Formats: sequence, C-alpha cells, structure tokens
Amino acid sequence: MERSFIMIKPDGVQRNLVGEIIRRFETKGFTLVGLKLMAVPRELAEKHYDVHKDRPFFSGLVEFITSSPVIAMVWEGEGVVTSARKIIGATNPLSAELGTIRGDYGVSVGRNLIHGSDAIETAQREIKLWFSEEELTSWEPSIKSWLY
Ligand code: RTP
Ligand code: MG
Repeated sequence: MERSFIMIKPDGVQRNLVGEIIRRFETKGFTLVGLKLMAVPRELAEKHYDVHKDRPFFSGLVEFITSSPVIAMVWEGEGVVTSARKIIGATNPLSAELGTIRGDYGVSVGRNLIHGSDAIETAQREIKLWFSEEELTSWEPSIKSWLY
C-alpha cells in the first residue's frame, strides 16, 4: 500500500496545530502507520532537504527545522502522496487555496507548517530516512466487530 512521509514543522507544533493537521488526514480516510515527536538532528535535516542544498534558503531551512521539535508521521492509503500534497496546499501559503492546511493557517513560505513527500520514490526515501521498520505498524480496522 502507498505511503507518504508527512512532517509537522516547528511552527505547526508551536502554533498548536498538531491535532487539526492530524484530523485532516484522518477524516480524509488515510491510515496512520507511524508517529513521533522529535528534535531533528542537523545531519538528518540536511539529508532530508539534500535536494535544496545549493538553494539560498537551504541553511535557513535547516536552521528552522532543527530549532524545535517536529511531528514525523507516515500515512498510508491509495494515492496518499498526491492527495497529501493537495491537503497541504501550495508551498507559499499566500498562493495556497483556502481549504488547504497552508492556505488556511500559513503565513509565509519559510513558515509553511508542514512537509509532504512530493512523489512515491521520494516518500520511500524519506520514510527510510526518518523511521526504522519497527516504528511502522500496518493495521486493519476491527471497528465493524466493535459496533452494532
Ligand atoms: P516541503 O518540501 O517542505 O513539503 O515543501 P514543498 O515541497 O512545497 O517546497 P520545496 O520546494 O520542496 O521547498 C522546501 C521548503 O523550503 C522552504 N522554502 N523557502 N524562497 C524561499 O525562501 C523558500 N522556498 C522554499 C519552504 O519552507 C519549503 O516548504
Ligand atoms: Mg518539497
């Protein structure tokens, strides 16, 4: 089953948007298979944003991501990579549509609340980078046997 790596950045945690952000993925219908609050080691931040290492914003981005804890998550479901990008919205919150996380709550491109993998291959790379196998749990709902 397809998986995506989703991270609530330090601004999302500090603005108390963790519950609201998780709710959007839950109510869409995706399955949470990994979740942790963590301080990000510099080396991990640099590897994660490796593709942007020559961009002028790279050092500021690494500085920001390592500045206070993030919520790292893996969500599972058909089409989750593309769908998560839609739920998150455009990189610049001022261009992001209302109804998306960045469009509703974001204020600037450098503080855009959340990261989502941009392709299936990127998701596989990022999940390996952020989680060990043991930290991820695939599960099937048993709710039908719990309710009448
Ligand atoms: P992300 O990787 O965080 O999910 O965001 P994204 O795909 O929408 O955007 P990307 O192009 O991958 O850029 C990564 C992050 O770098 C910061 N950024 N700052 N001009 C700037 O100052 C600038 N451009 C990009 C943003 O925080 C963006 O999310
Ligand atoms: Mg990106």
